Amino acid sequence: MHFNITDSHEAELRERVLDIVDETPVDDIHTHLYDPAFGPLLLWGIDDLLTYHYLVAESFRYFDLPYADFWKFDKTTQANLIWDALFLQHSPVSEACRGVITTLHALGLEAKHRDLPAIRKWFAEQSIDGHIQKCIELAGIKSICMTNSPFDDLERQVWHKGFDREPWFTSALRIDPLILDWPRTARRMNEWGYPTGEELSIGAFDAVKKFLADWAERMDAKYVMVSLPPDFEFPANNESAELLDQAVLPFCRDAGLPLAVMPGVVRQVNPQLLLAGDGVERTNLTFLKNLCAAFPQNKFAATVLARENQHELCVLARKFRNLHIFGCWWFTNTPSIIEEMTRERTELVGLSYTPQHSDARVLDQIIYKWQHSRTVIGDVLADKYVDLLRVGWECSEEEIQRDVEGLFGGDFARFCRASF
Ligand code: FIX
Ligand code: ZN
Repeated sequence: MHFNITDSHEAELRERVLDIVDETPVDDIHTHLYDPAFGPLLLWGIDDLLTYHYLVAESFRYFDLPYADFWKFDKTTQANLIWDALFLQHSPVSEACRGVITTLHALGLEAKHRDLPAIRKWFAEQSIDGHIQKCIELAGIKSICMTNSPFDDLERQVWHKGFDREPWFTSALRIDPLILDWPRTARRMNEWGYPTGEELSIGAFDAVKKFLADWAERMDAKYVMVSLPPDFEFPANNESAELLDQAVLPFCRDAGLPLAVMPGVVRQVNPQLLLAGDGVERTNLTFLKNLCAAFPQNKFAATVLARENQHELCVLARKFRNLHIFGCWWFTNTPSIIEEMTRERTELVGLSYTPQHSDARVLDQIIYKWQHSRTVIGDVLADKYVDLLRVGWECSEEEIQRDVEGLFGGDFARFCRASF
């Protein structure tokens, strides 16, 4: 191929952008990982990688055993079955399968020998502290935001006991049961000393606000979050909407915390798959428009599950500065959709969003989730800087670095600090 000056200039710029994207540490703003103080809640290693619910769903397409029989097996046997179905009987080309291979490769393991016992042996020899360090370095991460639920019995005990926090784990306060399952949650909160009663009243709202304030403080939460069904409505004449209006949003406003909403998930489309059984439907985003418009002093972050909602979400973010869009969530976390969403978002809101979070449930997954996403994000950004170069706007290395730092956590931090 014949290069002229412009070609080589563009190639250099492209290289520079890819290097910066590769080397800039990222704040992973939504994961299901835990500080090691939570002991067994922090999943890691080959058996947890293989039994990830994304792979469980894919394996069942090949398995011919009854669902219930699979769940009776111990984790090692489940992992063996998944390895056999997805890695030995077929090539591991799906995004979640490729992720396991990327991860093992980055850790220096020769997955190509297809020797699962040898891989298990290697993991058994690692110490958790050293392994965390290694995963964080390979993923290029500077902080990991946990999803912390006061409604989770195992987690709650650890918070009550107290622990010394590792510096790179931050926290988000997850409140799904409060918004989506009020009567049961009210009973539990009463037991824990927050006098909610079951009827919504000023007293109940005060108790909820106090509960949120106590837990946000205990966790040092960076934001509050909830996942929502696709038909969620606001305003509405129901408990969910009233709780948002009268307790959650006033609390978030007072505390200056964003409320992150994750709409589009249909829980338990196939309950036989347990955690792997949730699905997606297109969301009616009118509720989010109404929230952003009615509460200009509240900050909302949003990631939406259906691909079909992404363009509308970008347009909403153009209309409301109190809305920060983030991540390619779950079924949208595949290279083709990340690429489409990252282009669309960049073209519509510039650099004022967060392109990705890992949603990792197993520590080692941060390696592949970030390696795969960086490749796509890097390509999209390189195209954008090259487009500018072609019309005479050259960006310095410092400017590109600044922009990437914004996308990799800086802009979300700015949003969290903002008061409107
Ligand atoms: O609700 C959520 O935060 C989801 O991300 C998870 O519950 C889901 O199971 C998941 O792991 C998606 O990546
Ligand atoms: Zn999640």
